[in-house]
Amino acid sequence: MLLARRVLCGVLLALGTGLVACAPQVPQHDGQQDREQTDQGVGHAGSLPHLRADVIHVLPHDRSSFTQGLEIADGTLYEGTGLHGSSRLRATDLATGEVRREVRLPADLFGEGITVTGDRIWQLTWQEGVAIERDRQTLAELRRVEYSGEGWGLCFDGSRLVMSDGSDRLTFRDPVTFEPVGGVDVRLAGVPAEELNELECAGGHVWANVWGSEDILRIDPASGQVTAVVDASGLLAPRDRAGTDVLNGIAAVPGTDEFVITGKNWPSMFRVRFDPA
Ligand SMILES: [Ca+2]
Repeated sequence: MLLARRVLCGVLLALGTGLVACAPQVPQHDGQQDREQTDQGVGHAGSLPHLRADVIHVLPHDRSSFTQGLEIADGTLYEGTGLHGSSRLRATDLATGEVRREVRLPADLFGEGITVTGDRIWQLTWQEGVAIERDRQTLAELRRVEYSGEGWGLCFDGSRLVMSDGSDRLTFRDPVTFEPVGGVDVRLAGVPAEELNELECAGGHVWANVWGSEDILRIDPASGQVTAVVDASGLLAPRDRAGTDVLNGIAAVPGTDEFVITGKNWPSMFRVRFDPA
């Protein structure tokens, strides 16, 4: 509801009306446990295509994973998790669920988004201003680079890294040096689309799940315009919500039009297709 409410408030404010309460909500930061998930989905963004997540099948997910980054490459599911003291990067066989390799981050680092670039993996940290470059096979740390601001989501479009920081801004970075090479402000029906979190570069789009909601935005990286909104609410059954946190984690399944979606401490991952609502 957060995003829908924002859009609605933005439209009403633009029209000069004050018929609904539009007091700003104070967002909790990404690392806080948000036990309340009341998002009912977005469907009020004018003529914007509205998609839903149709479940193809359900996969198990380690409930101890405070998921911050999810990506699939060559049949391996890479998952980066957060929280100080329990952040890690894990490589799992997508077909069998077998954990192939895992590395833990030092306790002073809070892991965030990840992405594969050839034989390397980049892993962000939340507020430590450090990106870790890893060997894709061993997951071993190769080097660290520094950046300013927070690190949330990350994906690689084949030539550039795309990074989110919880705002409406996507920053493009060189995949080798990690230096910024540009960026774009994301707008949904003219309104800043903030709290962009985990990312996925797929099909020429940037897909972003929105923190504190169960909405996934399809973004044109050239213009920053949101070109579709996916309502991914209702994936997790009410009986499975106890102890879980927000939806976070979107990975395209290569060679298909399907995605795997999960959330922080969710007991399941969902292989889905985005179909017209
Ligand atoms: Ca991803």
